[in-house]
Amino acid sequence: MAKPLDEKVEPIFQSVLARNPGETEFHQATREVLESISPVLVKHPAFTHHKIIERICEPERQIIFRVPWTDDQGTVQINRGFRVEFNSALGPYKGGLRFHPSVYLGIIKFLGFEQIFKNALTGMPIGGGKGGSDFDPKGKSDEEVMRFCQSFMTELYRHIGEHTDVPAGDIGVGGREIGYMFGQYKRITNRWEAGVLTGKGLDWGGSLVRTEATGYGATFFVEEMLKVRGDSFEGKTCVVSGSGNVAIYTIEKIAELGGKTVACSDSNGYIYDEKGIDLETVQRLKEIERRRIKDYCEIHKHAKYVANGNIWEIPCQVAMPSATQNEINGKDAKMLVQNGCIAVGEGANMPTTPEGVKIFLDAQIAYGPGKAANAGGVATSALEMQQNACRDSWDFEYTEERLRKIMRSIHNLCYETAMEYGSPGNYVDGANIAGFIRVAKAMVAFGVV
Ligand code: NDP
Ligand code: 2IT
Repeated sequence: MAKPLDEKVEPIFQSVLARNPGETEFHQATREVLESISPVLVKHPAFTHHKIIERICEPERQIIFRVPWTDDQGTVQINRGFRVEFNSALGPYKGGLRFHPSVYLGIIKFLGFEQIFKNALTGMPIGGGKGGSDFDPKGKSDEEVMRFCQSFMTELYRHIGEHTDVPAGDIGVGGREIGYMFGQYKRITNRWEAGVLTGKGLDWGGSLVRTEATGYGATFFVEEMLKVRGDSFEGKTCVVSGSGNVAIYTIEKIAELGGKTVACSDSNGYIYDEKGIDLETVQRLKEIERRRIKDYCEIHKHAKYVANGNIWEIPCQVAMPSATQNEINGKDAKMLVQNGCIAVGEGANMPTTPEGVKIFLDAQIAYGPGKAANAGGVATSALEMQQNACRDSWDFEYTEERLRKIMRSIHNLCYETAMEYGSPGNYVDGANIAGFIRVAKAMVAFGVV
């Protein structure tokens, strides 16, 4: 069972359940934060007086819209678009767009809610938001993706802006989609406003390292957790789920730090390569040819493909879930721990179920929750905004060093906050409390707004 909620917080959670029926992922994300918060209320009674928790659980604005477009056969298709502008206490709403058939309001709200605290942890001037659509880019032609993105932006443009709301990528949204959306925004507004989107191409306002940032950042975070325990990536066997943007650059950085990733996956199955995953092949298959991960075994005959397999059955010392929410359940977590896993760094958002999280915490392995471990992506988006604001562009080494410092400081903040609030080594409490306090202080300063 999850931790019981404090008597002050329980009614707030009940109200979240009643006001947001059926949004199970949003309930899961709020409950996890509320479980950590009670000791904060004891030290900061003003937060209770100002109803900060109640306000933080209610998005400032939620936009839901129709996205009509025409497919290559000339048939009209209709999708649903979302942008949840959750909290702007620390800066303009900031967070990605997800295009995946599973998207509905409950997923966008869980992601937007987590984003508030993640963005606060970076120490940069960004609020929290998230958006997306139930559009499935898989199997669509470039022209179809373009028409969809143009239609999506034809509504979204009126809600965003460099000082208002700054979307970026997430599942199903990468450089191609950001390009189509930026083009449409520019056309409709007649403004070349670089700061309105991040994850842009390097020739038109993008930042070096943004593509690599989430995976690199998550790996740096695990490196810091290992360092606390007098350990490192050197010689470690690692498993990374997914094979998209986050997974690819996680695998790359693990190798640079001396580890070996033996397995990765997509939604159809996983590949196992005991020699270590050949990243060039994965990049070509996934980033360029948009193929399935099973094709890896056509090129590397010794590797094994397991259709519909459970990647967490592979013994590893470091696990980095980098695909989607709730991909590690209690059973998987138990199996990982039993097989000798000593560190988990979440590249994905909320990839571990509450039962799984409890198993990791009870086993006292180094467990880095998504809102801390994967904050390098949005932090580098904020660095992109900084470069756009002063019409500058920094080199790779400098930008990567900034990212590394940010990840180190997020790690230390979570570590020290957990210690201060009585749960040493618990990065879940550390991240939730530290992120919450930053946002709450700003909200108190602003009065009832
Ligand atoms: P991509 O679209 O590039 O890759 C997603 C990967 O995850 C693919 O391999 C995909 O497989 C797999 N996947 C997606 N949905 C599911 C599902 N329902 N079941 C099984 N596998 C699935 O996305 P990203 O790499 O950008 O995102 C991965 C995770 O990282 C997400 O949780 C995202 O929220 C999080 N994240 C991303 C950031 C970023 O900057 N991009 C920043 C911080 C967090 P398939 O191709 O078969 O669908
Ligand atoms: O979940 C995330 O932090 C992201 N998808 C990246 C958000 C961003 O604005 O770069």
